[in-house]
Amino acid sequence: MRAKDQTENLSISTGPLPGSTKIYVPGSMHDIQVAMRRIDLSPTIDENGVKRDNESVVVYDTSGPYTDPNYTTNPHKGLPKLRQSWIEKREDTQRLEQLSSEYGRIRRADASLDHLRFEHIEDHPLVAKEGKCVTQLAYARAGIITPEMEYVAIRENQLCDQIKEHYKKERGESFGAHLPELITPEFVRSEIAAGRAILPANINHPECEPMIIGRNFLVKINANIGNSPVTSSIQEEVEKAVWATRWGADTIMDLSTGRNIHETREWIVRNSPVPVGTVPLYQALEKVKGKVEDLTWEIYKDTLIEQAEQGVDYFTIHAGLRWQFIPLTMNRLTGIVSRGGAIMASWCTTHKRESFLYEHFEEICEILARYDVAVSIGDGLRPGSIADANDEAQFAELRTLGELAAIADKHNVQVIIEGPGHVPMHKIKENMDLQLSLCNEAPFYTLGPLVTDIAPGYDHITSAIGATLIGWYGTSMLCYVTRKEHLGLPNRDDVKEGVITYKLAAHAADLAKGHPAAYFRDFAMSKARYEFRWRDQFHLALDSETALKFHDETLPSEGHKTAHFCSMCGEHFCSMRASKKLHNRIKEE
Ligand code: IRN
Ligand code: FE2
Repeated sequence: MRAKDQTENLSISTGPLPGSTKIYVPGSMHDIQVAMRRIDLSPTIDENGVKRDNESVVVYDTSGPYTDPNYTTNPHKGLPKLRQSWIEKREDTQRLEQLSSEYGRIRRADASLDHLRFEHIEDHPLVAKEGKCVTQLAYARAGIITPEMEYVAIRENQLCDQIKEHYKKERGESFGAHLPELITPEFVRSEIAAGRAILPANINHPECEPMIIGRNFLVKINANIGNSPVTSSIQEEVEKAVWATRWGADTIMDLSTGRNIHETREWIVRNSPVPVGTVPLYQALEKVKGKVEDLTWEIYKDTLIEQAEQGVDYFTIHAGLRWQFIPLTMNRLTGIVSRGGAIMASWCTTHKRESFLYEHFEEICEILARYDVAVSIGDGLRPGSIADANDEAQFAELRTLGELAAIADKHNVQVIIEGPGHVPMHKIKENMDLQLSLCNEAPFYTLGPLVTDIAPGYDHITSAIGATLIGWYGTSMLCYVTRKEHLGLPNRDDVKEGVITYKLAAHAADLAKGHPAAYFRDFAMSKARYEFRWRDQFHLALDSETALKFHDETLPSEGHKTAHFCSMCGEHFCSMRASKKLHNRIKEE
């Protein structure tokens, strides 16, 4: 019997979003069904009462099976293993007799943890067969289009080929990114092969719906979750993960630093429809009870393997912070603000030697390649204040990140590069341009950046401003920052607000880069607004619940859902209403 535990009352937010239908688009090369969300709109009714239909808007859907009304959610069982058969068909993996990580084996054998454990746990994870490389990068280079790649191509298009030519004319400014009108599976393959995009897909995370991170695709967002030593339970973290994907998180990172990290992660991975990232260094530090000096390469390595066999799709590894760079931070206003960076700097200083992450980077890549874990090379020296932006410490590290990216690439490990931090607007573009040239166009993944330091409590906004700009310039994935940044651990509401804020930053960037599907959604929203189709406006909104709630605060009745005004200006001062009347009069004359 399962003891009374933290996971007993695990409840998860499910069900379709308002006005939305889950649809599945079949593949043509592989037997795949790509999930999307279709928003059906009401017809336009003209002044003579004539109805004209409005095209549905199909949007990118990160929410997984949870928003499919035909799916019965059971977090104790985990999500269906979508990729299992694709992986098996390749015949290049094998099941392990037992976990390769010593720590993993100890955790699993510990009966006192039974009440915390995910029920259907896999004790025989997959690993590449001897002599085989199972990364999407290796397949891409061998000219193979995997089901994952075809899935991604269909997913990125959002049925864009079905929207009218009219919406495709609007071209953007893409700063050198090349966005094809229609993304083909071959284009996906070639972008991965070139190292310009990654498809994070650990062979031990078959529940994951394939997605791609690259400059020539839609801009993605990541939401950080995870417990801390002071707050949160497994139950809360699983719900936060699903909740984040419900609102649009393309990946989640489990940054747990509190209790039961191994067990918490198992629950999250088994229930996550999107790639899961971690910073293995955090758990390694936990294993030595927070004593940095006790950290060793062996403990770290075992942690990498432990997490890879659980199914983590990408690791942040702060290998670019070299011992010799530490003096460069001495004159900074805010020193080293990256958690991983601060841990490594302290280790190097204590032991008076080069970082073990830097020294063992080749071996790290060999481990990652066996499971297809992608590496996100950490920016341990990112600036933590406007005063420190674009300084020598930051750019010295960036040059090293470029060298390390080349090593990962050599091992067929998919690689992305992490970026700042705190950067004022006029210094953002230099970051993007340097990253592209130093890292051979490997995807950039940035934290914000925050464009000012003066608004604690509003750092989702200070950072979304920077994220929008850098996304437009070419960053592939934006790591959200919540309003709790610098103040505390985000709760469920903060997670949602952070995701929505970053979704709009990413969308604004897509729009400016000239993505036709992005333009189409804006067009549909504006048309609904001008025609006072209130329900359609709520449904098209990034956050339909909040839009509806705000509208209903003052005009809650059903009749007001078609009224030709809202309470902002009232009936007689509504400019849209007046403009519509004016245009009708001119047409009649
Ligand atoms: C993204 C870009 N730069 C940093 N990040 C994310 O910040 C990183 O992926 C991780 O989720 C988080 C904390 O990283 P540090 O503080 O350990 O560097
Ligand atoms: Fe900060």
